[in-house]
Amino acid sequence: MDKSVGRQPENENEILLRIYETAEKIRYSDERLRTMLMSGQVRFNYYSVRGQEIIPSATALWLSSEDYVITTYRGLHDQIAKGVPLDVLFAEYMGKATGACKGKGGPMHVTHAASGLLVTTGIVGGGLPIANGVALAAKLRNEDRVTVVNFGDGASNIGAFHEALNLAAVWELPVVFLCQNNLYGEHTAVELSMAIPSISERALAYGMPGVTVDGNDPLAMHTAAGTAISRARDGSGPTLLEARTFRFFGHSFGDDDAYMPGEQKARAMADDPVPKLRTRLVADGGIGHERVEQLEECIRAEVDDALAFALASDYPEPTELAADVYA
Ligand SMILES: Cc1ncc(C[n+]2csc(CCOP(=O)(O)OP(=O)(O)O)c2C)c(N)n1
Ligand SMILES: [Mg+2]
Repeated sequence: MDKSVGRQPENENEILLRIYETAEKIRYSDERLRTMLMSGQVRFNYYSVRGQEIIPSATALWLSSEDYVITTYRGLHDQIAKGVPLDVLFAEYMGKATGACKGKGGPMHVTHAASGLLVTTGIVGGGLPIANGVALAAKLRNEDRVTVVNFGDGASNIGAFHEALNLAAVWELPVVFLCQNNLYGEHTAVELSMAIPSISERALAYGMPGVTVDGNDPLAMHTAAGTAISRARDGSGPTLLEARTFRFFGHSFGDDDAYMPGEQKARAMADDPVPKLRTRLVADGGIGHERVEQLEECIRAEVDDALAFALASDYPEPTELAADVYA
């Protein structure tokens, strides 16, 4: 991860290439994990991130390992984009002793302090108050540290969302509330659970900017994330950033997603943001085929090696059960 915060690649094509590199790593990782789950080679709860890759890939360009990211059970994309090493990440998903949390957290509780991926939570809305806490600590210590907390559209209907936004605005905390609006909370379409057209409108009630962006548009997402993160970094306080996207594969692995209109899903998948970005990169005036293909080869090797490491690792010993716990 680039530690020189805010120093962006020199031209648009280089920004797009950096976003593609992360997005393709996420896409390929998700594909491999789903294939392995399908075959029974591995077993864990999995919430696919396919379709939502661009959001963290563009956001991460504004963050260093000193900054914090908080995510949810649907967190693979956020974890990869924040720079959690793939070997310890996959090992944690598989519950192996070599994992980021020694296999005791699993996919819903990944923490990797060295890369700033602070919390993964299965409690809907639970990340927002935690973000306030760590952002308050950074502010009191005068640290140059921004916290980006990711959550879903469904989470924005939870009490903790409203309490956290209120307090963050009052205390001018260096937080970005990044709502990944994938149009569904579990099996419920967003329009059945809220009476307003855009979640970002809720920011007005708390006194912070509220912005809606197409989370699948790499440059729009990069710009919107940059504005919100810069605002937090310069001490001007929080932003509610709603990134619109779509979840390709139902709520959790195995969900038959029959509740999603076929036409809506087909349209979203036809507009898949990752191959779309690739097409843009290899088009005339872009980066060119050769560089993109080389990059993809490296990505596949990195992901495949990390998966092989995780598969070959051992499960924790039973004697480890009571280690690293408070009581
Ligand atoms: C406090 C709480 N209530 C309910 C649940 C059950 N639950 C798990 S995921 C989910 C849907 C959340 O939807 P959204 O916030 O849109 O996130 P997405 O899964 O779409 O990423 C629900 C209700 C939970 N985990 N925690
Ligand atoms: Mg959702």
